[in-house]
Amino acid sequence: MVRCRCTPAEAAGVTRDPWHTQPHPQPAALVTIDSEPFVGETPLAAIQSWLTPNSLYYARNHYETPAIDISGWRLVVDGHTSSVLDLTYNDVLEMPRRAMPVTMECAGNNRMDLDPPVSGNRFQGGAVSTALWTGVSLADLLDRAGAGPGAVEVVFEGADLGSPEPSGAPSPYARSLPLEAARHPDMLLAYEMNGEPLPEDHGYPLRLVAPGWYGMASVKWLTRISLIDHPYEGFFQKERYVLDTGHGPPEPLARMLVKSLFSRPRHGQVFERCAPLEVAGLAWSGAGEIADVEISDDFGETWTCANLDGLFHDYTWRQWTAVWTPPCAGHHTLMARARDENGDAQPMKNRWNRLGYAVNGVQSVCVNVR
Ligand SMILES: Nc1nc2c(c(=O)[nH]1)N[C@H]1C(S)=C(S)[C@@H](COP(=O)(O)O)O[C@H]1N2
Ligand SMILES: [Mo]
Repeated sequence: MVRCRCTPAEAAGVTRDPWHTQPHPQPAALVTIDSEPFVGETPLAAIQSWLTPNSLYYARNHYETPAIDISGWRLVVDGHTSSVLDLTYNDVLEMPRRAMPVTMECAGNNRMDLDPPVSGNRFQGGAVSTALWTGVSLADLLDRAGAGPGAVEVVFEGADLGSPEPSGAPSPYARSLPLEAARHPDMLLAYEMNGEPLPEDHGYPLRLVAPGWYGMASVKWLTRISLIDHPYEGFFQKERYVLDTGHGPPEPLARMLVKSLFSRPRHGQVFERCAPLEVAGLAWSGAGEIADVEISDDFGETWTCANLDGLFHDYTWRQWTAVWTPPCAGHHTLMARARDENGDAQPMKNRWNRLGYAVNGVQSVCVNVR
């Protein structure tokens, strides 16, 4: 059974936060989740707009952000290729440009909602953002290098260094994609974010943007792309970003599970009258288009369809709206549930897993009507 998550003060409509009754200014900064290295999530009050401003785009760094001198930076493409590429920043800028809006969610988003709790970055729900990315098609680059016989995976290596385990030697953050996935024409190597050069924390000068995948696939600060003839088994491929439920072997994470969130009303908001309210939010899935979003005010007994009338693009979240009329004065819990075109819907209960990934259970907000 799903219960109200409100504090007693919220349930009584007596919270003192002025946000509950007054217009709220746009928050100016990320919520710090960790500082060494920096990890920050988008403040929930800022998850209203379709594109996330760069300054409010969540940041997830495993190691210190590398300082990169652009004159010495190179992108090497090697391994099982017909030729080795060694490209300067200008070489990359001279290739055909592609721009694409993409929603990216960290696999650890909403980890705080798991019960019993798990360790890891304490994301509340703000580790999801959308930007317009501009760069070059990865497929163009792979075509130039030419895949050699036997190549099965492509490894992406960042310039950030660290030891994943306390006693280990430092190594770069790296992840692989199957060659077939890497060759998809929408895989992007981005050098601009919302029309600006990539900010340092988001991978300057060049990052992968793997649309539809959880964020870990989109390797930042790229320096090397290698084609290999065997499955890659690095730490961030085998030991992290796997779904370990305790039943059977851990499953590697790939595409974002279907999910939705409320932009308004805000959790705990107080309304002075029992009049129709505008309810709105965002919904996304890495597996395809959003087919429907429904809302419920009776803990999932009955559901009403929301309107899918807002902005969306192939790989972005979709805006949804609904009008909800409170049945009476008092305390209410609203829930939203999205379903994608494959028929996958958000579960009512979060699926617990050891590392706290892919948490996509139905979310709720509480409102008080006087
Ligand atoms: N080189 C490198 N790439 C990386 C990471 C990293 O720590 N180092 N973090 C990954 C994770 S887990 C996520 S969720 C996204 C976050 O991208 P952002 O910080 O631009 O939001 O980058 C991915 N790419
Ligand atoms: Mo992540």
